[in-house]
Amino acid sequence: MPAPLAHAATITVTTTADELNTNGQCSLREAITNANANSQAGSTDCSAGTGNDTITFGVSGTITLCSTLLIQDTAGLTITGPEGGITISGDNTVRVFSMHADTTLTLEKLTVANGKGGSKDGGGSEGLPVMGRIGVALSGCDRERNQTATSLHAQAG
Ligand SMILES: [Ca+2]
Ligand SMILES: [Ca+2]
Repeated sequence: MPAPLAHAATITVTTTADELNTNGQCSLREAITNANANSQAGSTDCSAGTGNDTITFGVSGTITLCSTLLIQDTAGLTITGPEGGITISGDNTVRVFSMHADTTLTLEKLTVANGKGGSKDGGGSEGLPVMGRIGVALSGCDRERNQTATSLHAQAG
């Protein structure tokens, strides 16, 4: 009996902020978390993932990450940038993507910049230390959380 076709969702990112808050805006991090989990585990701001998902963008510009994005769904994931392109920056501090060994990541119309670790960013298939939940990687995101909670007043970096 053939395996049922894996359905796939399209999840649209609506903010260039790197955040994990339920704030009505779908961040790339939330979208990836939903795609990984095939649910809305990342945030209800984004559509739920289902199978081999595609992430698209309703925004363009640069997303500056505060921690590495973990790609863990063995169903695969495609990230397709908008017409104007989008840049995902590790800010010379973090790797941009970290991949589970059995995962396929396809990037289109998307620039990966300033990732720590250089050429392996974006295409690496190195083993990822086992992590139960994406949330454990977010300790560096307090600045973004605060920013949202205090309605965007400027903070020293
Ligand atoms: Ca959000
Ligand atoms: Ca998925």
